Amino acid sequence: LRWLTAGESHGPALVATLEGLPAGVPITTEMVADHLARRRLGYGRGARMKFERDEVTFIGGVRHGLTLGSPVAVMVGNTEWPKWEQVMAADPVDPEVLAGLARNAPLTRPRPGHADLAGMQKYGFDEARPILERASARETAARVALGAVARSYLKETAGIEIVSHVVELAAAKAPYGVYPTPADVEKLDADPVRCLDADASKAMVAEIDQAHKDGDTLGGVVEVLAYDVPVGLGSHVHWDRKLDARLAGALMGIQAIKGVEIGDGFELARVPGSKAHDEIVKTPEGIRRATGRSGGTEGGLTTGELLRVRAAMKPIATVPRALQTVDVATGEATQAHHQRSDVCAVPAAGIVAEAMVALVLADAVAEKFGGDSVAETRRNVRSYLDNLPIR
Ligand code: EPS
Repeated sequence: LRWLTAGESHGPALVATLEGLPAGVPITTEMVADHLARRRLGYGRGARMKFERDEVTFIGGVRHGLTLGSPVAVMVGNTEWPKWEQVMAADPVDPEVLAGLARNAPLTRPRPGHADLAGMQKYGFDEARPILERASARETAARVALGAVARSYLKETAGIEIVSHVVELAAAKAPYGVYPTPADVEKLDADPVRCLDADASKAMVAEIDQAHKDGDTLGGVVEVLAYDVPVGLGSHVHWDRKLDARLAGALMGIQAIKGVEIGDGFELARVPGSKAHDEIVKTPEGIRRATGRSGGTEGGLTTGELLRVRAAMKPIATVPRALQTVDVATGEATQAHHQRSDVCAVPAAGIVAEAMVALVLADAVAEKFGGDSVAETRRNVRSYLDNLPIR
């Protein structure tokens, strides 16, 4: 599969294309809109999430609710665009008109933790707008749109289902080792922080309320689980074919993610080998693993067990109690620019992480099983599983 996104945070729309899927994947505007709505949920989001809507339009690759096998192109319109039409116009705008717009005031006080400063230095801009517009996590809406297509493909061809939940938010933690299933998704989406444990959820909400009072922002950890992943996606034969490496790269590519773990991750470095691996046992359903410490990958291949990855998000860089910076126009010490911000976007990051896992798995399924129609891919999956030499 190949896929790309384009678009700026305050531009007219985000666009995304996905190439390489077979014909016959069920997808509708409503399915995409539902996932985009899930991304907007979550306690601690800023004002913009309340007044802006995502407008989904398929531009190509889909007819009457099914993919055609041609590139899928989807557009997510920003309903805020009329306010930004001049500031973000593609074509030149009269400098006098621009000078009269408060919204266009040069952003010369870069925020620590955002792409502002290094981006200005690298691309040769004297203010941060041209950098922050693309660095913004608004772009994740485009990934979630493509993720909706990828997850439908996974479900139809291999029966794979993806669930995520928030396991840590600042100091508040959900009990370790509780894994929500697809049957829990409705409950998770109804929780203000997408956490299954009621006490932990309350503690997370309290953390957000306190940070809001303090003019601060918070990060956290999300976990993504993929159910019914067949054995043998990815490969041990080369570093860039290892599925765990591909998942880690994809998750690390989400805005504000600073750490990724596969299965028990860093904890495995702290225990002896006798407690770090998943013993192989004979069960009535065949050869299985006694535990899920590895997160469902060994040697870069999926094992057929529950796939489990975690991503750590740092606190939002637009801190209301602004951090120290240097005004690049004057060279003077000052405070970073700030207009409005989310206190916390960890619940949304879980939905984005689901989309990234879906895209990586869809790529791995397409690579292993091929097929130009969903029916063909499904046959290939079944034939492979029915003929595994060791079970
Ligand atoms: C973002 C900053 C905020 C968020 C935005 C991501 O936007 P603004 O600067 O306009 O207040 O609302 O997220 C979205 C618009 C979205 O759809 O997720 C940032 O700097 O990353």
